[in-house]
Amino acid sequence: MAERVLYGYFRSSAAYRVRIALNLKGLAYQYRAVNLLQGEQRSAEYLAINPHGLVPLLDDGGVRIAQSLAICEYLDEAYPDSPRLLPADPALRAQARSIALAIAADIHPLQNPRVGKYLQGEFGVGEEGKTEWIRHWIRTGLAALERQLAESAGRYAVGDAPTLADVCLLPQVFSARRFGVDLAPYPTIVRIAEALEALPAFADAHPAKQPDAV
Ligand SMILES: N[C@@H](CCC(=O)N[C@@H](CS)C(=O)NCC(=O)O)C(=O)O
Repeated sequence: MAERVLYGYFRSSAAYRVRIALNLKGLAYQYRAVNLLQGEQRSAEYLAINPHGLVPLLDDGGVRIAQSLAICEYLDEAYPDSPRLLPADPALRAQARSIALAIAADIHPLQNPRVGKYLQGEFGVGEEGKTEWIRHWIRTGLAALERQLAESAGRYAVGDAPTLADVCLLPQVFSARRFGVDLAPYPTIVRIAEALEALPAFADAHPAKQPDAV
């Protein structure tokens, strides 16, 4: 059988998304850790696989894909017989993508290590300033998501089965907690996150359970 390898880092929320997606789809994989703190994402070896120097990257039997959302959509299309990450209904599918993109395109990039490093290196921002920058963008994004989800969520972010929206939501909640964001103003998000944490596919993907966790 062809090898399936996920290149990731335990604390990367983008890699966390793909671990959840693989678990939800019931797809076994090998995990290859890329240590972001030691700069392994910029090694010649890794850049040869992913010129963007970011995790995750999935190698599915020779099909190499970067970008967590592209990976999730690929998995849904390549393995349609396992639970779908995107609902069949076009409106619900758009809703799931809308939430996923709000997180993956608008919130998460601003908390990326390379952004923080640039703020510190080029603009003299200190450690506390960098963390406050991250908290600000997480709060801004979660406040909007809370309003969106309070209107439309079911048991999970879109309806009563986990979707791509949830695949992105729980890792973002993990990051919010990690950076000390108070989640009390976002009760719907907290309620959904707690429901997701009870599902094995989500629980097993948690950063603390990965082989490279420190
Ligand atoms: N849009 C990308 C984001 C990937 C990304 O930003 N990965 C982070 C970890 S969560 C990374 O590899 N950062 C390395 C760095 O900042 O040097 C995706 O969804 O896969």
